Amino acid sequence: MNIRVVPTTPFGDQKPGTSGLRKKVAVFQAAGYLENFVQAVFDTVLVGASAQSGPTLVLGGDGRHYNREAIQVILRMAAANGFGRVLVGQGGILSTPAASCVIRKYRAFGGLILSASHNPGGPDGDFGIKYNTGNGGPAPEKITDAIFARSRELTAYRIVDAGDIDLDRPGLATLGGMQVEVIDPVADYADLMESLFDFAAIRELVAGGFSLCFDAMHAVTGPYAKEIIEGRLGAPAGTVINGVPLPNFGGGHPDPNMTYAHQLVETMYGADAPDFGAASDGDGDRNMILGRGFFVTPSDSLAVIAANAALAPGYAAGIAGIARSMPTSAAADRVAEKLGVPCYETPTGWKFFGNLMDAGRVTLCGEESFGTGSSHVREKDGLWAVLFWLNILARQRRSVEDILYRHWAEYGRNVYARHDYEALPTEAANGLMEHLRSRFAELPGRRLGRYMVKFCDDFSYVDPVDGSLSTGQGLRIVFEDGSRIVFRLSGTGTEGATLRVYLEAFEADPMRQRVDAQLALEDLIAVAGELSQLRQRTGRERPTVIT
Ligand code: VG1
Ligand code: CO
Repeated sequence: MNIRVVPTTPFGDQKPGTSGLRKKVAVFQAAGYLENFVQAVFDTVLVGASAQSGPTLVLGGDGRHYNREAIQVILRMAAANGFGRVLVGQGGILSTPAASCVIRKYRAFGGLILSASHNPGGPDGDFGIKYNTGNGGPAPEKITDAIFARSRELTAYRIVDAGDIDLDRPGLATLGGMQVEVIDPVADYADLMESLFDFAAIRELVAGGFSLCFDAMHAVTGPYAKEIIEGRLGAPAGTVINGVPLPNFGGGHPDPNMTYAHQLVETMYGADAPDFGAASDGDGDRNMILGRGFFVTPSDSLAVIAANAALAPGYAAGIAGIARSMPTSAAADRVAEKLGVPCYETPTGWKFFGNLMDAGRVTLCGEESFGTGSSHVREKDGLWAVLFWLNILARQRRSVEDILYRHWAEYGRNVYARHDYEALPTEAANGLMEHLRSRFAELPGRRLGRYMVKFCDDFSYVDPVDGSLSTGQGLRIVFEDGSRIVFRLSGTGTEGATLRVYLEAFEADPMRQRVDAQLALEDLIAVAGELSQLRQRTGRERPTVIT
């Protein structure tokens, strides 16, 4: 095997964000950019692994532009860095939850997932790369910080001279002294789903005329959804729309929300809408759930799943606890309280759930950003959430809307909305956050509209398992009645800054629970705008995306 040690200089900007390193495709294509980051990962994670001979790496991505080229480079670098075996998804494809499943099932050392998730793809779009550890989950901050530090001092990367591996033919190949196994990206994942949910009940529901539509948004979930929903569950062909993964996602923005999943939204709000609609994002870890003419807020979805978990065979014995990211509504907290299980509040990003799941403290996790999952893997899982809903619907035989109305009547409703202001000038966004912080001292005890401020803070988190501290995770303004406004800057965007404003108000009265969230939150929205000087500082009249 001919290993080349290629001299390089650091880029200085390879700091992983909320979920891996995300940049424009052109940035990743610059000479040495991908190689440097991968070398920084290998240098960081292989320390101490030297005792283990020939560790196994899992490799795959969401199929976006540059996926295949990047995989060939990483394979050659893995061989040069001492990996013994790489499991790579056929065609270079692995959804994020499937990669997590494969890492765990085959007890791999870790994995590299190539994705910029819901960010647009194509030559002018984004690319991304993320390292997951042997538990199947995204590397925690202490590892991503070490990777960044290593990337800044790198002087060379290692790569073998070899030709491309045929990614389209399943089976074994060798590269240098390393084994490459091209695996079916769907089978292991589909088997895991079948072990968790009542497929017989769902099959019966579907055979009985229950209609559904799943929008894969030309992203990675297409083959998974076709195998599971149309194949194993017997839904008619055509149930999965936009099911062929494309390198540019068909020109769309594979972000399953009311704005970007417009084809599905039009179907679900049109005449003859199906009973159930769902969509997933670029890398298959997000989900959006819709009933006929009805949108389920992700925070509510987590709460409904928790309240009905026992209906699914994989969760029939009960759940150990729930964790949610701080900006996610407290709807799940109310369910946890009733079930008598703990509920944890973590910073944004799935990497903060890993320790809690590994320690057996929680079973279900969720984020307001269309992310739901459980300890079956260590990533959020779009299709898993869809199947959980189908399992609940099959057993309850009620409409999605009816399930929500009953849930709210029992637990109260945490009316919720998120307003995103995308691609703001970075200085304007930082200035707005700074301004808010400067007001924190005088706000407690003051009345803003009909809300009385209880406390404000910059959220920080001490991991109860390993004691690590994470600071600066979002500005909270919490009111006496439990309502709150949260301001946070995105850690996944690649253009300027994205400001997220999260709004939440509790409504206990069933007579007033069925109103539109934007209307119910009108006063809170106005308070948020005034408090942050949003219009003056950003020049924006309205959010880019409302969810
Ligand atoms: C966003 C979401 C966060 C999610 C992250 C990764 O991060 O808010 O909840 O974990 O994306 O999801 P940010 O920093 O932009 O708010 V994914 O599907 O892009 O891997
Ligand atoms: Co994603």
